[in-house]
Amino acid sequence: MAIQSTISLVVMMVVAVLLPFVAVAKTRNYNFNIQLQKVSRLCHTKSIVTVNGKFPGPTVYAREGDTVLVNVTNHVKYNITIHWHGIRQFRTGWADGPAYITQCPIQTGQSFLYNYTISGQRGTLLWHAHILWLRVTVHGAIVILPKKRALYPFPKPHKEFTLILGEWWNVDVESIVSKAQSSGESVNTSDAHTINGKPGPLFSCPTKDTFTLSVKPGKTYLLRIINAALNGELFFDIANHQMTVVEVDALYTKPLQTKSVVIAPGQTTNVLLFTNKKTGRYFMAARAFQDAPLPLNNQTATAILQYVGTTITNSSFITMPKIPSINDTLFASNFRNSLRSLNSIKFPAKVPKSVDRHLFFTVGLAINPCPTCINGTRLNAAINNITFVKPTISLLQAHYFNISGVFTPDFPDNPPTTFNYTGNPLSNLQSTSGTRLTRISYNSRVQLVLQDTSLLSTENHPFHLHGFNFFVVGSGIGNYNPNKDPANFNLVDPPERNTVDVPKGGWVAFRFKADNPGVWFMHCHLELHATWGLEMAFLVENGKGLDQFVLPPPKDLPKC
Ligand SMILES: *[C@@H]1O[C@H](CO)[C@@H](O)[C@H](O)[C@H]1NC(C)=O
Ligand SMILES: *[C@@H]1O[C@H](CO)[C@@H](O)[C@H](O)[C@H]1NC(C)=O
Ligand SMILES: *[C@@H]1O[C@H](CO)[C@@H](O)[C@H](O)[C@H]1NC(C)=O
Ligand SMILES: *[C@@H]1O[C@H](CO)[C@@H](O)[C@H](O)[C@H]1NC(C)=O
Ligand SMILES: *[C@@H]1O[C@H](CO)[C@@H](O)[C@H](O)[C@H]1NC(C)=O
Ligand SMILES: *[C@@H]1O[C@H](CO)[C@@H](O)[C@H](O)[C@H]1NC(C)=O
Ligand SMILES: *[C@@H]1O[C@H](CO)[C@@H](O)[C@H](O)[C@H]1NC(C)=O
Ligand SMILES: *[C@@H]1O[C@H](CO)[C@@H](O)[C@H](O)[C@H]1NC(C)=O
Ligand SMILES: *[C@@H]1O[C@H](CO)[C@@H](O)[C@H](O)[C@H]1NC(C)=O
Ligand SMILES: *[C@@H]1O[C@H](CO)[C@@H](O)[C@H](O)[C@H]1NC(C)=O
Ligand SMILES: *[C@@H]1O[C@H](CO)[C@@H](O)[C@H](O)[C@H]1NC(C)=O
Ligand SMILES: [Cu+2]
Repeated sequence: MAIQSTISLVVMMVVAVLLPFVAVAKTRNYNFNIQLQKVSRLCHTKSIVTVNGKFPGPTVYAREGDTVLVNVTNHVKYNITIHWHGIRQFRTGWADGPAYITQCPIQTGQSFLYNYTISGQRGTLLWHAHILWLRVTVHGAIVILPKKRALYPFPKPHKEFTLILGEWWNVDVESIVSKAQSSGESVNTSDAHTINGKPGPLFSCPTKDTFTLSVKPGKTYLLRIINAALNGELFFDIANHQMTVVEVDALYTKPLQTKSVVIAPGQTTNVLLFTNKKTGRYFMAARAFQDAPLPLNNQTATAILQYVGTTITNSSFITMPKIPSINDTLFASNFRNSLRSLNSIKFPAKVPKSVDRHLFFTVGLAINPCPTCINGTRLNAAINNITFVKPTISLLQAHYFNISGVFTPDFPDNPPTTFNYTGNPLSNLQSTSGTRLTRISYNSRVQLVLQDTSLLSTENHPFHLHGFNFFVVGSGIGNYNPNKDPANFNLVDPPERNTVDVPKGGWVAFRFKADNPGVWFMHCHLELHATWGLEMAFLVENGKGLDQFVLPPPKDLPKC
């Protein structure tokens, strides 16, 4: 008895001592009102769809382990959904957001409460609309801080800032997209790129209020850079300053010093910036990276890095960085290929060393007959020659409630025909269409090789996988060789991410463990290509364990 109470006393004392050090998870509540807001850029004023009237939208802050509740209420004429890009959504696919994949849209006048817990993740991600092209203005940052008292695996920054790279269109995006859809045409490019919503002063009709970041000399800053653009892969530079990449897609990397950052839509990159000047104003600049001969917006968006105490006499004395040229494939591929997982004791790279399921998908464009279109044909895109067709109720609902006739779980593991994928284009550019899913058993180790094709044109395709992070074990130019290329795979410290570029005329290989049951979308994050059908989905089966099945849907899940 005495011994027992002594033991329990000791236990209580230990608990009392430890308690203050145990991080307590919180619930973070947000209200997102989808509403119109009048905004002026480049001498054009128009009403844009926003969250709470802001462009870019509000930042969602949380700590690792927190539960996030976002009540989204739709006050506009469009249907809406919000995707929490990069959040794993363990068992809570209902809160993932892609319209007709995991939920029906929130219709005008309706609300939906997105409810998810952030487990085992910390860093910078983004949220954005996942229906139509609304993410052009409906997007914002997600900043997940480490647990209380947990440290960054790099020197503590003096301050942190978020830089959201985006696009500005003078025209009404939804109306030109729907016109292009029915005519079969391509869609024009944006009129400007933006940094935190502003194109900067280098335009013939500049916005007066350029985004300016004030810094002190001799400090280290953390910049959380997000590419929220619809269609533009970007270079990001700061004049006369180096950056050190420490994280991509909310996963720590080995420090990588660089002059420029290469960032595709859907990707995030955290860099440390050491302010090694005493005074002055320096442009931070974003400009397209595009090495295919396609229409593009080639102008430079700028913001200003300004040292405190700099006397501003003449705004023309802002130093401009030397940005890599628009088609600098070499710089882009060197940058991508230099990224490595941190792979420390605390943050090990758990790369699947063996593979249960080998998948090989071709990705590229297509041209299909279209009686109502201008030329009788339309542009499409296809994975393994299948142009994705969105269903009219969500795939996750169809899966969970056993509703037949919505999809078939027979997406092919390999392309239907073998050809010289990156050689002379085939004469037949047609694709098939369908709503076909790849069924994966729980906890399988999957390897997926994405192979660009020369059908119509080779191009970079930033592919995003929902519900998982993956290890980018290899990439190359030309055709993937299953006999030779795996020998060069990095299975030790490859970068881990949620969005990766399939290089123009090349391939990328990644691995992940299918430890998250549900239906998970995978698609090109160039909105143009996604619209053309460069999309598919995985169906990850439930496991046998008590916490290995999809949770029931929330009561307020929107109906179709
Ligand atoms: C979400 O907000 C709407 C509009 O304010 C409100 O009617 C609804 O009750 C809220 N939902 C929840 C779950 O709080
Ligand atoms: C959020 O979801 C969890 C289950 O994942 C549930 O227990 C909780 O009640 C939900 N919260 C709200 C406010 O609906
Ligand atoms: C129609 O075909 C012509 C000639 O091939 C081409 O230049 C034009 O871009 C096409 N237009 C559309 C809408 O596909
Ligand atoms: C694209 O832009 C050009 C030039 O500004 C314009 O003439 C054309 O109508 C636009 N096309 C679409 C589909 O918006
Ligand atoms: C951008 O494109 C325009 C029109 O195609 C061209 O005249 C201009 O030289 C280009 N600018 C740069 C910096 O490449
Ligand atoms: C700023 O400097 C430039 C280049 O020296 C000069 O042409 C311009 O007139 C100056 N502007 C003002 C407002 O002082
Ligand atoms: C990049 O574009 C420039 C100017 O348009 C051109 O001179 C150069 O050959 C291109 N480089 C590559 C690698 O295509
Ligand atoms: C769907 O089918 C599976 C397997 O037959 C069954 O276990 C599950 O209970 C069914 N779900 C619903 C919602 O009917
Ligand atoms: C594929 O096409 C490329 C470019 O035309 C050529 O260099 C290569 O030899 C071809 N590969 C095969 C296996 O035919
Ligand atoms: C794709 O499918 C279409 C329609 O069945 C067919 O004509 C074409 O040859 C296929 N292309 C490839 C590359 O498999
Ligand atoms: C909104 O979504 C519902 C359900 O899918 C659909 O019936 C309706 O036509 C959509 N409304 C608009 C304006 O697109
Ligand atoms: Cu693409």
